[in-house]
Amino acid sequence: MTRVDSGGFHVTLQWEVVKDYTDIIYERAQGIARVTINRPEVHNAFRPETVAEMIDAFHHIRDDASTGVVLFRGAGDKAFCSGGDQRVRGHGGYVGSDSVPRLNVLDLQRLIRQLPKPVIAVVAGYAIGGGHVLHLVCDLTIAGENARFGQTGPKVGSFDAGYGASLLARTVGQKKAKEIWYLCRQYSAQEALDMGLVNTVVPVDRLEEESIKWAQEILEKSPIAIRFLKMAFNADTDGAAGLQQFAGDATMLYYMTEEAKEGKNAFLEKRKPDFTKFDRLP
Ligand code: S0N
Repeated sequence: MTRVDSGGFHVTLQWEVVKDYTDIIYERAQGIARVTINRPEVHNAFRPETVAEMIDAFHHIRDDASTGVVLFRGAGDKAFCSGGDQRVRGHGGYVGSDSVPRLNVLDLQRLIRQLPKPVIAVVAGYAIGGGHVLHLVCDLTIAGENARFGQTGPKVGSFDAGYGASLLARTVGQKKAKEIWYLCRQYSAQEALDMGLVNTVVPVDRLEEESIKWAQEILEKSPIAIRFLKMAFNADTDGAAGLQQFAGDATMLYYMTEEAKEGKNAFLEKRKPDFTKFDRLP
């Protein structure tokens, strides 16, 4: 069913399942991909297999030229994600069916950061622990009025001192980030909005409509402009790895120019390249 609002935006879409998974649902519609953690019985806590599936889906999204924006959410309205599945936390990491202890959610965090397309976290209910960090690494967060945000690490014997600490401090400031980690309190959607942790708060039954609207507004914009802005924001926090991503995007753009093509063509044609025809702009 497709409904169009007064601004011409499609507020409900026909979602097509892209690939079948066990722990997640990966769908797409009209330039938007939607990844849903589908373990509501544990408030969408992730086990290694859940993360492996998300990594697979996000890799597919990266290569899918028809997708420009990702909506990332949890199944149901009780939780976005409650972090690592404590039932399978073993010695040195979370243990999946292959018996290998992993912290593969760190790979997923980097993948979301590196994805050259905006990722919007759509948070109904709890975004807690590693689930809180997952919304944090997304570009934008749309929260339902029932959303609850917080870290639990020091209470349950874990911590995320990577993005979970540094990016949180960049987002809400050092003092607030330390409060969030040291006290392990939960914060309401309105409190999260007040501290700049989320972009907007809407009634839970409007989350779908609002997130599609935000995605469609982004899709109207220049994809390369959006891509460079995302990488510029990340380069500021990600150091050399962020610069590498930014530089790689610049190379991609350079390959599209006649100037770069002249260099390649000259090599293949076994002649001296003629770069004199290209302007040296200020
Ligand atoms: C979310 C909370 C506050 C909700 O409370 P509520 O409403 O009272 O519901 P519950 O009855 O507690 O939960 C409903 C059912 O869901 C199960 N459940 C909830 N969360 C988890 C979970 N994380 N793992 C496994 N099961 C979970 C409950 O047990 C319950 O099931 P039943 O009915 O069968 O008993 C509350 O649930 C809560 O506090 N949850 C735990 C939150 C938490 O501590 N998460 C883990 C935090 N740590 C991480 O996420 C680590 C992330 C990570 O991988 C990492 C990354 C980088 C560096 C380090 C690490 C690292 O591992 O340390």
